[in-house]
Amino acid sequence: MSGRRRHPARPWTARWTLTWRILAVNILTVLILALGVIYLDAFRNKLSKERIHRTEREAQISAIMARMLPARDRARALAEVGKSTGSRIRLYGADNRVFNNYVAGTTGTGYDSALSIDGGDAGPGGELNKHHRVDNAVVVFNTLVDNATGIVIGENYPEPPVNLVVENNLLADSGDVREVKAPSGGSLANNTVGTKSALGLTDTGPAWKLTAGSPEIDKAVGRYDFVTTDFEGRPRDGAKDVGADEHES
Ligand SMILES: [Ca+2]
Repeated sequence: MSGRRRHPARPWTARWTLTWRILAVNILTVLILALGVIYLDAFRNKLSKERIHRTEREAQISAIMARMLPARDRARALAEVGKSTGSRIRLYGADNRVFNNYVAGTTGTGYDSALSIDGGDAGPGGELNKHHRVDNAVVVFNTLVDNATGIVIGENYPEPPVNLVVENNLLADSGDVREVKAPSGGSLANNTVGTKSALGLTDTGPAWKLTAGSPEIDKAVGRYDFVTTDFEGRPRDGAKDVGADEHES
């Protein structure tokens, strides 16, 4: 009488049918991909925070430097800092006021436009690593000189700015006010576009400024009570001039 023969232990691979093995490989692939996405997302958040921190530090260093310099040297020093870092303005988020800025000599386009009021891919209060839609921004009394672009609206992400005011800006040899996506509500008025000579600007060294004959003197519209000085701290009494500079008569 012969007893039942014991089978030798089969390797684990033989215990899994082909179907299960294929399924396992596929699940593993998806799992690795998911972990990769989570890792990249965390990495991107960290990068965003570091960039915000670096920008804050640059602003603080510039502020300290400006405070220590005599008033007559401030504009020139800040202009040099701006040129060396290729600084330009790109705007996201709610309730920003952008005024009295002087942007000169930038060569970038697209994301690096001189003054980009960008589209958004998230609403107000959205995820930190997204580009929050520009809501209620007031962009006034800025001067752009010799830039490859001017003021560009809604260029990169799908949601156009909401309730946007762009007024009293001076664009000298700096493109135009270009609406890639038209903002929803607000006002785009009284921005002057022209050549430096047509706008009556003269090169004072640190910046191009209005001359006595400039057609931009006293031509600003609206009240804008929060704009009490020009970009060099000179008071803006009476009728305001278009752009960042208030001409001293
Ligand atoms: Ca004036």
